[in-house]
Amino acid sequence: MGGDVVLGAGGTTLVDVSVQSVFAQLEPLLPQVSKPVQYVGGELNATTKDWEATCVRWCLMYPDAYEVGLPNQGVMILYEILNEQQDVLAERTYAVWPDMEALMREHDVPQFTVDAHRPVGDFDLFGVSFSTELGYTNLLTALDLAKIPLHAADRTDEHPIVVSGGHAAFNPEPISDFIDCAVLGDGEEAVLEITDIVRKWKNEGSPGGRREILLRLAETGGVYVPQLYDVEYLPDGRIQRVVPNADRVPYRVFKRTTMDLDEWPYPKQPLVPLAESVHERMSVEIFRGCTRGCRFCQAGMITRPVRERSIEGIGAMVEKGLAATGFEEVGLLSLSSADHSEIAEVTKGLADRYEGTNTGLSLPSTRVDAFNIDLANELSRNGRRSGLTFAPEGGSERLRRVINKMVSEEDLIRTVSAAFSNGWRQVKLYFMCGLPTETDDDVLQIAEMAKNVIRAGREASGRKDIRCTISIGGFVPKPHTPFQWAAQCDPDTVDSRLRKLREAVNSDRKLGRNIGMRYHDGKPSLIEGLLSRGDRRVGRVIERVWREGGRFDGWSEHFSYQRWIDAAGAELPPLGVDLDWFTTREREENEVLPWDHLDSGLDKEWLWSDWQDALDEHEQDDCRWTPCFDCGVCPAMNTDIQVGPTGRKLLPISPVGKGSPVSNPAFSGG
Ligand code: B12
Ligand code: SF4
Repeated sequence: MGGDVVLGAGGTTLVDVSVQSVFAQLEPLLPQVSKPVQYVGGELNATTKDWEATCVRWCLMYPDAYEVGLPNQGVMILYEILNEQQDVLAERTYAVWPDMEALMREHDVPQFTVDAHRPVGDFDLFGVSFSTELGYTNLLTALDLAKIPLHAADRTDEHPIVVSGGHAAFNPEPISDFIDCAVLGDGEEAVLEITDIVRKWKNEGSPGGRREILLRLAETGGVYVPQLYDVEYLPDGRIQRVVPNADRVPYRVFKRTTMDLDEWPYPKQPLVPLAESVHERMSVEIFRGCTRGCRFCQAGMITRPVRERSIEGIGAMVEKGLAATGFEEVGLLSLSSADHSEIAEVTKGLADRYEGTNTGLSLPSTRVDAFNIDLANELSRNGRRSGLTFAPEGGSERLRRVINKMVSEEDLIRTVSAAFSNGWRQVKLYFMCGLPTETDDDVLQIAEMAKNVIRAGREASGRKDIRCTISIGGFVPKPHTPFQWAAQCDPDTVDSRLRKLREAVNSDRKLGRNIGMRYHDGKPSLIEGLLSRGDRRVGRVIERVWREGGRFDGWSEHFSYQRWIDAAGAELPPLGVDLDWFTTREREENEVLPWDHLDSGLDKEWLWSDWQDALDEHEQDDCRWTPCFDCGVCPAMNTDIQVGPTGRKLLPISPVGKGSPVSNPAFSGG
């Protein structure tokens, strides 16, 4: 093995990989499938290494199509960190489309990596990143195509260790039959620690085989190995307890927190997609965590505390990333980017630095209360004012108190009026339907809000072509949030409220025609609810759905509600539970939840009291600006909030470019 080094497209260094590559089998299939370019690899900044020269080999997967998976920051970060280690190799794989899957089965081509087209089954570790539970069936396709037994219990020393990560790993119980481990929280340090443990074990000659390496990972307390825990149930179907079944294994598994983001300025060399993808821009994560305390938001709860990247750190990442990729847009990413303590300086500094170039800036959707017109102006300096995105989430003030998203309609109207008088013409508003305590009236108030936005916009701008789009998603109660005990709203109620909302929007033709409405029916949310708060018994449903053809469940054109209903109807009742039991049932305080042994740092008592506060319509402040309210995370995880301002400036680097206007001013949704 080894041999000649060849230079690939975009200067990527390729090593002679022919020994393990399945490309020769794959190539004849490519003209027969849609978007074949997604399977060829060789992107700018991709890495391939000599197999034999490395000791620990990771295959990383984002379990969705290449166009969604490639821009994923999590996978990109881990890929780069792992490949920086001399004796470690990391490659990527994505979900193959059904047309390719059929041909791979017909021609016996295994699931392969896009980097060196190596069979996924040959790697030591198979790390899969789940930002949504709807990717679970795609995991099963990949395992099956890779010839890795679907069930962890059937795997031998020959098979990779399947590790799940990403936000959904905070309740991996529904996929616990199919994974060997789950890592909760930040992956930067975790993947290196796992690599060290695997390297040491391999260097010792792999003593004790698969069971020993799983035990070694589990005993760190930071890697959850489901098969080393037994779940006992009560006669009524609830969980009695979850206990380790081996001596060396701790009762609770803790989440990982990367504390100093400036020490981890990844990705340094972002991947540039070969095919069209959902995000064709470079993203820089400007902080992690969020303590705003929106009670529906799992991401905010599980990523606490807030850790800001410094203004200089952001500036350096933007500079290096643009040079490494040639992208012309920079997304400043986080859960609520306008909340960075120095966002004004960051955006001004970057706008100054790239003035006169084609480089544009964007933020994902912004909180109404964190938005200000100066910030928006910096983001769109010299550019077109396209659209603004806000997420009030609840239609009525009462409901916004329940979810702790305290944005008053007055604030919203003031903000949009300022934007409309400064040249913006469109506003997009995100809402949820089916929130705890919600009534028809709460939802109908969305129509009023949208109409008031149009009225305010017309008045502020003196124009008629003002548009407001309302986008509504079904609410799904998530683990590790105050709403983890809540009953999920049934799809019929959600659908009927949305119908009434549409009628209310259209009741006034003059305003209604400037209001767009986008929503999905409530059915996919119910299935997401099953997968989010399910326990180990839900694994059978996932497997059955997959065997019946379930793939790409996050895509409406592939998702089949009936398939899930049928599978749940067949698999759950024999176990004494059903779909409603997992979704529309409210839990009691003392119920053992399937994820209670997985420690996000949040104190369960605090979560319960926050749930009670929600029902009483009481708000909770943000601990960034008010004293700590003891959610539990900082002492439990030995962490602390890290926010500025530092008072430092982003020095302009000149000259970056000249002449051409800023062409992409996107201040868009994310
Ligand atoms: C950019 C983005 C998108 C983009 C791009 C998706 C992509 N390819 O990455 C688009 C617009 C396509 C998108 C779509 C959706 N998104 Co989105 N998205 C985001 C956003 C803004 C940033 C994600 C990100 O890059 N984070 C930064 C990276 C570094 O974090 P990370 O991925 O979690 O990875 C770290 C760890 O989790 C861990 N890790 C991750 N994977 C693995 C794997 C292993 C093996 C290990 C050990 C560790 C590990 O290590 C990484 C480094 O520390 C987040 C909000 C946010 N700021 O997180 C929402 C977010 C992830 N999205 C969300 C949702 C709901 C969706 C959609 C389902 C929306 C919808 N209804 O259609 C879809 C799903 C798309 C899909 N099929 O996956 C939710 C997830 C909900 C949850 N679980 O709480 C989030 C948190 C937003 C929110 N507040 O609700 N999204
Ligand atoms: S422990 Fe206190 S400071 Fe830390 S995230 Fe929770 S409320 Fe904020």
